[in-house]
Amino acid sequence: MSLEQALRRRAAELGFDLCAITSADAPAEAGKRLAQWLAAGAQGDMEWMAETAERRAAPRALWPQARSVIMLGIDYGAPGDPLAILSRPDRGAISLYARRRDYHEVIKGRLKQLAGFLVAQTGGGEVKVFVDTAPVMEKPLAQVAGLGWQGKHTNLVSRRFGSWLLLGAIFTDLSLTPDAPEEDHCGSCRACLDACPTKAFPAPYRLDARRCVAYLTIEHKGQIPREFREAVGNRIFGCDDCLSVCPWNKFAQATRDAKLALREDLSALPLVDLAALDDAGFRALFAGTPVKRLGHARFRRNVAIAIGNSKRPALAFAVEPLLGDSSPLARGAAVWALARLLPMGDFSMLAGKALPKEDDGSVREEWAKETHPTKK
Ligand code: B12
Ligand code: SF4
Ligand code: SF4
Repeated sequence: MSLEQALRRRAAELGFDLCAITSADAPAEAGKRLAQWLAAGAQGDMEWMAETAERRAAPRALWPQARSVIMLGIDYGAPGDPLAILSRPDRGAISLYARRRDYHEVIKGRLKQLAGFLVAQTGGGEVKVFVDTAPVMEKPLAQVAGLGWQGKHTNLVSRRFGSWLLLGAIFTDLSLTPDAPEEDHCGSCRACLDACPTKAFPAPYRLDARRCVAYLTIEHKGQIPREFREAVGNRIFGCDDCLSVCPWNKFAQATRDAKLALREDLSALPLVDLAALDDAGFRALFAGTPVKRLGHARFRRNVAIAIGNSKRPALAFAVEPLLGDSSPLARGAAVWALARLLPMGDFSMLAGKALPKEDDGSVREEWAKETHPTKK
């Protein structure tokens, strides 16, 4: 058995669904397209994307000794329609990847084991493992290794697992035999582009992160811009719309990975309960999941926006206490939500009580926009 075959077999034993090899040459065009993306400001406030651009553009810019890259994929598909939750406006929609243990932890441990196996087999050599933990362009590398192709929604699509793959990488100074790249199988389809609630694709294969609900609810540190709030709907952490509509998902399989088993208790949590969580309750509920890394303040911001979108005046009571919250993000979002749920008279009464005590400029602005709607 060749080293490459042994590696693939060990990867499968460790729970990786896909494993393929490419050289450490930079994928053609990737660096140039990254530079164009950054020049357009599409990264928003993810400053780390710009700060690391040079190293991110090419594996050898990150680690000059790299000769080969082993790309790994793990299926995180689930039974049922991930978008069904969007028609339950009193519930919080958490994207599929986040309703389980944090994949960074699960994949990193396995990457280390696989890298250890490689070193043991060859009696030496250096290895480095990455799962979204360093400036590596994982998707273009996965495409040249043959794991799948970058679809028009920009994520990697696999003929075997559809859009539901999480990625990891091992860099090595060994020269391994590379696999063949995968070709684009999107054809004339544009389902993902049309499904996007915020029109975040300026063109096929290009995403403006500043408009993406995943960015707005997970990465963005400030208030969610007004123009996107309604489109966010009840999505409180990430978004699966463009991934879910991909026709290649018909080949997808529910993950059999016990460590990535879905937490059913997170699938349709009442927004009212989420708004009432204190910091300890938030940490306990989301322990070990990617949601915990969001932090409680941004979580309260997202929950308030979702309640504002619920069109259920009866939920206003859950958001009202957030007007006195310690976080301006939560207070500002609560103002917006209550303006949508309460009759003008009731809202004005709240404004009369809360506004004189409000010392944060951004929250005062939210009040001003809602009490004088012409200023919107
Ligand atoms: C930054 C980031 C984000 C940002 C920006 C996303 C983006 N598309 O760039 C935000 C916060 C929005 C985000 C969201 C999500 N993310 Co994210 N994210 C990343 C991260 C850290 C870097 C991605 C990156 O380099 N972006 C920069 C742009 C320039 O790169 P790119 O998307 O590859 O851009 C290519 C295309 O634009 C293409 N291109 C441009 N023009 C043209 C023209 C033509 C003709 C062609 C063919 C191509 C083309 O070339 C570029 C270079 O290859 C990676 C992890 C990593 N280290 O790679 C995870 C990663 C991409 N994310 C992941 C996931 C799961 C998600 C979400 C699904 C989470 C969710 N459910 O909410 C969403 C999906 C949103 C989407 N449609 O992309 C997975 C994707 C797995 C997969 N199957 O691809 C990754 C790989 C993490 C992981 N280790 O598994 N993410
Ligand atoms: S994740 Fe949602 S908001 Fe982001 S591009 Fe896809 S459909 Fe649009
Ligand atoms: S939905 Fe269609 S266009 Fe989008 S990634 Fe899937 S096949 Fe490609």
